[in-house]
Amino acid sequence: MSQTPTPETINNAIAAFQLEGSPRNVHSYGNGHINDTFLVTCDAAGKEKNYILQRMNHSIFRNPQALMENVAGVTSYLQEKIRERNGDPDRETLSVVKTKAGENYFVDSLHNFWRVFPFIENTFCLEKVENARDFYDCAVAFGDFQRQLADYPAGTLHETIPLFHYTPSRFQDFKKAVADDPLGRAASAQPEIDFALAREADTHALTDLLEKGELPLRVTHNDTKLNNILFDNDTRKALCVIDLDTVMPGLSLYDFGDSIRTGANTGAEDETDLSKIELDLSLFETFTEGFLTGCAGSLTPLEIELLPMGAKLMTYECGIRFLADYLVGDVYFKIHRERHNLDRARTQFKLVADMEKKWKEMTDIVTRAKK
Ligand code: ADP
Ligand code: GN1
Ligand code: MG
Repeated sequence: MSQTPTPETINNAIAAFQLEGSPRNVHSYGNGHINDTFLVTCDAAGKEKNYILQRMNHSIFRNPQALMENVAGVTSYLQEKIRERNGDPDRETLSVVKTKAGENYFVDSLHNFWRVFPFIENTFCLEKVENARDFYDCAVAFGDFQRQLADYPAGTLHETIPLFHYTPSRFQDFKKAVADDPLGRAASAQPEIDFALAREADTHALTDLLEKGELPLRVTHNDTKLNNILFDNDTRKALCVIDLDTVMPGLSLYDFGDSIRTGANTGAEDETDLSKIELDLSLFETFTEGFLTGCAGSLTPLEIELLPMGAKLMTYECGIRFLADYLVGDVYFKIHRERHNLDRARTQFKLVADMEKKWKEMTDIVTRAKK
């Protein structure tokens, strides 16, 4: 995929969609690592109307058409559920804006894939937890998201990234990156490589149980970072789960774990001062309680027991993904400075090490929350 799209390419994409009013202003938006996101402001008879325009990363999502089928299917399904409970379907989930040709996405002459969502107004998203209440709400929202999709026809969902959270295959990719070492970077990351290699046995912990049928496959979000939730400005409640690109069959533990990785970390994902990185046990407890409330009794005893493992494994997996990407030349995650992916890997491994130290407290918290 080409680097940043030119203004002409962006304007050409905007013109393909059924927007209210005429586009007046476009600028880059958000902090996602994958897609190129823009805020488009239109003038609709003197009123402002905002949209999110995204160039989907089709090097990563190899079948954008299938991806948009998933997003359109899941959002219409959620809209129906929201209507049934007299909620606001325009604010509590995303909706897909059609192109003038009536499609869910637009392909331009450069083979860029574009989509548009109405901008959900009067919301904010958090890069870091500011208070426990927000994190609790976030946990309820992600738990509830999973619960609401429990009867979604999972067979109709396309696998947008094969083996996305299949940690053993992530580990193989990581080992290959170390062995190939195409840029000679491995020498600068030896302690991190050793840390990751030493934990190979863990990589199978969840997938073995899934394969044995002891953990249920559910429809999960699979990318439950804190900044994939919009909060309402007025009520400060978690309003809308966004970034639905990886909604696929998965384990509840993936969704739990990825939120802990991002929200219960005392530092930022790319913090360079590792002394700032720790697992905040109190936030771990808050999220556990909120998630169990959101899942409303739908988790099995084994899923609950494995919540700490979900947290550790998602953090570890993200660490080996960042590290492998550093080794192969930063081809997957957007970077904003040299060694950015190495810095990210280091925070993840520091967090894993801290979880290992706090394992007993984590399991005690889960046992308490279960009751
Ligand atoms: P990525 O896959 O790159 O993470 P996201 O879909 O998460 O992309 O979007 C990036 C950011 O854009 C989000 O973190 C959020 O701040 C903002 N955003 C995305 N969709 C909307 C929307 N419909 N309304 C308001 N903000 C949005
Ligand atoms: C990516 O798209 P974004 O920024 O929400 C990635 C996640 C990683 C995360 C790490 C499709 O999420 O899997 O956990 O970065 N998404 C994809 O911050 O690979
Ligand atoms: Mg995102």
